[in-house]
Amino acid sequence: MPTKILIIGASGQIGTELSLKLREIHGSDAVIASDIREGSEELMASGPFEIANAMDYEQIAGLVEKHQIEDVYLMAAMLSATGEKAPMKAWGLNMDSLFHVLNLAKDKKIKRVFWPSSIAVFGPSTPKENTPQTTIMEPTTVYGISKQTGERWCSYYNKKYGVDVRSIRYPGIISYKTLPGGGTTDYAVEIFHEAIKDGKYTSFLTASTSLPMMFMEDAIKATVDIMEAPTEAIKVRSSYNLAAMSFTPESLAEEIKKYIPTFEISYEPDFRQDIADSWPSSIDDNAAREDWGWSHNFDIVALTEAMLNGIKAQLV
Ligand code: AKB
Repeated sequence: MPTKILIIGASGQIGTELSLKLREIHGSDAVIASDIREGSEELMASGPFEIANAMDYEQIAGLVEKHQIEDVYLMAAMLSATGEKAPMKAWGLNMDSLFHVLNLAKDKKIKRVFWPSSIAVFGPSTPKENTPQTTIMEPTTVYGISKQTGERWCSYYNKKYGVDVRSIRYPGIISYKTLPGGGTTDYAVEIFHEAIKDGKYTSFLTASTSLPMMFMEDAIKATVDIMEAPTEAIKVRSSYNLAAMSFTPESLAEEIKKYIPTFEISYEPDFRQDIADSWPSSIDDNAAREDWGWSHNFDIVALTEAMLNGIKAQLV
């Protein structure tokens, strides 16, 4: 029997591609995609979909019972930039949904939980280069505070109740199938769409802002790999650092110019600059590489080619 999986937040940037991949691995019917709104045509056509609110325990517990769910991937969250505009709403969504899922696992209604954390758990007092797995964490955004708090609760539920919860700290995720919503790293997705459409882009971060980034295919691979690893391999039960590449808006623009020589970038930093300045420039992810064999495939060169080809293919 394939593992029965529920994805909460399946219509979002990562949820969409994660649902498609897990359906490829476990079979369409084994993976129930759910979200508060319908997803892309491709997602909706690929298997069962349920409308559900991640903040409503009864709805989530009802889906778990109805579909005999074993593993839950909780992908619903309000990200860094949007969270600053609605702090209490972000806190409510990010924390309530996590407690619902952790409590379902504690009560043995599900077996395992995947919950993503983020580089947003780090803050201005964190070492900026090669940020270690364990270090000072004083996040300044409500999103970062919710992710750091969530990490502590994951670790607590694992120690206290034996909950098998697994987590990674995603860097900025770059993809072309579904747009990201409300993050500080979103410029690295917008830039590709605008380069193809208009041949120019105005970045909301300065030319030299270096941030950790990852192509979607690698992020999905990491998510699948950590969930497929044997329980005893997962030694960190808060969340694992994860890295692939770091770049600045300027260096990404240089890569794009190799394909679109007339491409022009300008800079108009806004409130997201402060958020980006508080985050690491690069990440040490040795713990993930050693404990469960993480490795990435995409660097900035492969990423640029994949993004431009992917967006162009969608336009024809
Ligand atoms: C954001 O920018 O808020 C997210 C993240 C790094 O978690 N992409």
